[in-house]
Amino acid sequence: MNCPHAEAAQAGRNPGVITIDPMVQDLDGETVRLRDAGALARIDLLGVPAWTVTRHAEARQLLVDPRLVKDIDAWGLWRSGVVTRAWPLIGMIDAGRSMFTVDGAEHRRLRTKTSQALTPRRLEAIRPAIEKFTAELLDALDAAQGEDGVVDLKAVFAQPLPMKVVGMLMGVDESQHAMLTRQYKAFFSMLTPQDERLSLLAELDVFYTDLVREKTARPTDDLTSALILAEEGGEPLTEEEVVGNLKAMVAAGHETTIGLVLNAVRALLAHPDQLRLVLDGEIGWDAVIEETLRWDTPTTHLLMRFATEDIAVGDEVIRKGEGVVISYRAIGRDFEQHGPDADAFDITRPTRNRHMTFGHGPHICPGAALSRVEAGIALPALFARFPGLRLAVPDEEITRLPVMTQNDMAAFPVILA
Ligand code: STR
Repeated sequence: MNCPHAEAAQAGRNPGVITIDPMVQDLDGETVRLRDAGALARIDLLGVPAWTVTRHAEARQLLVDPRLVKDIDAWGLWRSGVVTRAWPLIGMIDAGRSMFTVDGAEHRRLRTKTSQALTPRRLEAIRPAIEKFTAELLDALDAAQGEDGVVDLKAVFAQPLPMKVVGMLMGVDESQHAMLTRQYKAFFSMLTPQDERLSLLAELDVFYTDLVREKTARPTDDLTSALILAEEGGEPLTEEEVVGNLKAMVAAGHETTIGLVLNAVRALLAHPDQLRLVLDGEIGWDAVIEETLRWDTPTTHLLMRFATEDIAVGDEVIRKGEGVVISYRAIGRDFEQHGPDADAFDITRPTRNRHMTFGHGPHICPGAALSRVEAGIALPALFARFPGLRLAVPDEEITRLPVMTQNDMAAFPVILA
């Protein structure tokens, strides 16, 4: 891709621009640099310039601003052909028509059934199934211990659990879970060559389209079937729209909850005094979950929205056609919102529930309640079964995957005893 901005950034001639490192290991360093660059920062995403919002108040305002839209055709760099499908992050934006890529009345039409299916009340019905998956995976964890007592909490517990839950909800057979886990890992990894990423996305499209056709022929009681069936008197979603929603939900439901569970365990093991408070019943698991969501967000950067008009934010102007990322991890560390100790993990913090990690406005995460139920079952069950759980390596040795947008670790080796 021939992009003058990339050359300038590479040559270090763009001092105001923060280059987002695809291989970042020091995520806290990146988070602090972004926060300190101001509410609106200029970033470079693999040679492509964009804005990012790094503060709570400004994000809250922009996320309800109808002049910012998800439609990629509103992006100047896309329309002019500077950004193409050769750009490794394109799959995060050009993901097909779904509730993730559409705004306004059409967005409500695409999203309503999903958000209605995922209310806390409706989720009570699947709680027993999530408890059963959790118990089975805890057994698997016990069985997977090596001779040295070490086991990867990510591979054996935190990763399969959300896949099982979203798979059950959407009607994806267990036999496909390993394939999906592998494909999404390759999709998010910056080490995957772009042609491979594009072909795996095409394969996933075929997989999901087949699934939707099968559910159209033989509807069951899952959410995919519900999305296919028309509301009384309403317009049914098209096949493309059902496929788009299904893709978005499996990708989102699977990837982000892994981060929530692992980041919570990591934070508690690094703060044994706080773990004690929870295990002694002094404070609830909900406090752990909310503070983890604020302090170590599963989504680092959310791509992308586009300005349909010039939008002034403080002293800066987002020009019509420019792209805007939301840097949720920096937003969770906002001093104005959370106080001068925002960089500290503290489950007793009064503002722990006042984070924006699930977004805000019309696109606010429809799976928020589900992820809270999952983590609210998984975390207490894990520590009840293995009260002596500890890291098998020093915390600094836990490595991140080369993933730009998600807060994702390669493995999480623990000792269960
Ligand atoms: C992955 C590729 C795909 O087929 C569909 C989607 C749409 C939803 C996206 C998902 C993507 C990537 C991860 C996202 C998710 C919505 C929430 C999740 C961005 C692009 C988060 O990380 C918050």
